[in-house]
Amino acid sequence: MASGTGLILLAMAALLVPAILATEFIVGDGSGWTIGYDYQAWATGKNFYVGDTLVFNYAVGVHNVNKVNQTAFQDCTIPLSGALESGKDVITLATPGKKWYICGKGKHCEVGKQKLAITVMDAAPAPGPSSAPPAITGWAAAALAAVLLKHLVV
Ligand SMILES: *[C@@H]1O[C@H](CO)[C@@H](O)[C@H](O)[C@H]1NC(C)=O
Ligand SMILES: [Cu+2]
Repeated sequence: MASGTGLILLAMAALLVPAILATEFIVGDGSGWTIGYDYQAWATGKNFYVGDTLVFNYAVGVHNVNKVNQTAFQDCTIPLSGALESGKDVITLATPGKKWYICGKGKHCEVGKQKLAITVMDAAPAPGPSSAPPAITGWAAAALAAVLLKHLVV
């Protein structure tokens, strides 16, 4: 049946697409990067993978973005250099592990809680020019076999 095949293909796509496409996260969604916003609540329930990107949106000069270590995150210690300040800073999550970001303007980190901590997870290798496409294994292979069989039989 055509609708059955469609469902199986849809299920396969749902399985395979997230492994291939990177996700772009707009930090704070419509609120952007600002004071008085709960970035830990924003991050809760989201899965960050290597290759995904964070976008920090804010008015130029009002805020900035500093990547810091855990100690500096807790203490709101602002680095002397290396701040991103374009107003639309895009950070690619290149390695797995915990990442910490704070605003370096005024007391935005200390008082305004303008700070974000996330954990980046290892992603399945994405297909690139020199790498093989991800192998289709397990029940995805079984589903593919089922689809092929249906086409051959019907
Ligand atoms: C964290 O960063 C601060 C400021 O950049 C630095 O002085 C400190 O040594 C770092 N701590 C660790 C544990 O790397
Ligand atoms: Cu700020």
